[in-house]
Amino acid sequence: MQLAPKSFRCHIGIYGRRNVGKSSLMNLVTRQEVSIVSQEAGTTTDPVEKPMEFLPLGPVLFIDTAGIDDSGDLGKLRIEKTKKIFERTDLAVIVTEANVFGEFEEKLAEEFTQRKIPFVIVLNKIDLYPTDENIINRFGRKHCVALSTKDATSLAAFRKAILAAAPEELFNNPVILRDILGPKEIAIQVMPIDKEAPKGRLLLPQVQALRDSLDGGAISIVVKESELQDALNALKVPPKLVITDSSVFHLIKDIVPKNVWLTSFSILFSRLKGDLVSQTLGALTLKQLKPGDKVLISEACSHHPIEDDIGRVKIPRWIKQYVGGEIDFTIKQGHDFPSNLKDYKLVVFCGSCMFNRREVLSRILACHEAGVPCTNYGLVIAFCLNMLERVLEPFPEAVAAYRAVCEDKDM
Ligand SMILES: Nc1nc2c(ncn2[C@@H]2O[C@H](COP(=O)(O)OP(=O)(O)OP(=O)(O)O)[C@@H](O)[C@H]2O)c(=O)[nH]1
Ligand code: SF4
Ligand SMILES: [Mg+2]
Repeated sequence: MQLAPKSFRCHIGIYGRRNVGKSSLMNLVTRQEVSIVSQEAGTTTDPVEKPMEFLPLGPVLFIDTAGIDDSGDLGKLRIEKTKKIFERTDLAVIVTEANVFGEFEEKLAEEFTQRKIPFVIVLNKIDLYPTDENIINRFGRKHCVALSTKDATSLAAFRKAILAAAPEELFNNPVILRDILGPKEIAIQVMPIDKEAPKGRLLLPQVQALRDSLDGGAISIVVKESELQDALNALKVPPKLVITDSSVFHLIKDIVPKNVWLTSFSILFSRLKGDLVSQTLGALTLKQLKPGDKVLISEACSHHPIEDDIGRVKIPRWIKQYVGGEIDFTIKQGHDFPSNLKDYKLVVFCGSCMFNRREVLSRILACHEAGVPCTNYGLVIAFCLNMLERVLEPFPEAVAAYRAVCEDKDM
């Protein structure tokens, strides 16, 4: 399976003096013993790379480096190697002990500022040392996080700091479908005109997907679900992709040939605005949902609900049918997002077309921090219809995550 190539991944370099906990941070983030950790200064001698999916940035490459304060002839060579990594760093992490910001840290901060590389300062070992508030005041709370790599809950704080410090372009993915639909390739876009469709216009995710397809020089054919079979019959070659409103997955899943990718606007938007991998894993937790559990439905806009509303009627109906009993649903709209997330067993987001990605990601991180899985409309419907793997086919990272969980649990 072809996952995101190394060059497309955001490169995050971990820098600092020897023994401050750079490799411990790398291992905390990757949840693996990727780098050797020891109390001996100078343990890491060569850069250690680890590609992974990292919320909130998606596919990233973490690079652990040798201490920037190394000494001796060999030490100088190691420092040169570390400095080479500056050239391919998109986001830098300066690790230091919580009460230290000396000559080496100053030089690193200066270097990154000059190179216009955004950076986060990790004030590590707060279990041993008091945090120097002067450092936080100087660089701003946005750029600093005080933690201990010995404490697994530190990961949430680290993710938050990365989200706050990373510039928009690092986590904003402006491509809706151009990376999966090349020039001259054909997509059929299915747009139901039902009670939910606004009068005389299309929904924003539909318009944006169409525009992205035009920008990429692809060929898009737009039909209602009732004309899908006619469109397929009229084509000399099968389309590469069918994109539909997920509320009609059940009506078209058997019409779309198996060799044609099938996905939904809300799944494209989970990738664009949120985090498709973690929201896919969230959908899989529907397996554990029981009658009586609480589920939060979170819609980014405050549209006026209609009779057969997706968030109030259709999604609750799919979930209740799947679980085989009543579920306690709460609906929140717009910027109203509850703080008592721990009360819920699952949070279901809409396509969030009205939000920017930073806002959606901060909600996803809030769910992670509370230990509550989250997912999105299209993924829930596909899961309930037993077609989740199929609708993920265009997105290798999400399929890989899905398969890893299914193999692990023998689902
Ligand atoms: N108490 C405490 N010890 C820590 C923490 N983080 C790391 N350490 C310890 O600090 C020592 C150095 O950690 P490493 O992760 O190897 O540090 P490093 O910066 O990679 O060091 P070099 O590879 O030598 O440059 C090890 O003994 C770790 O167990 C922390 O948050 N608290
Ligand atoms: S913000 Fe959500 S509910 Fe509102 S139109 Fe966009 S996807 Fe639909
Ligand atoms: Mg190390």
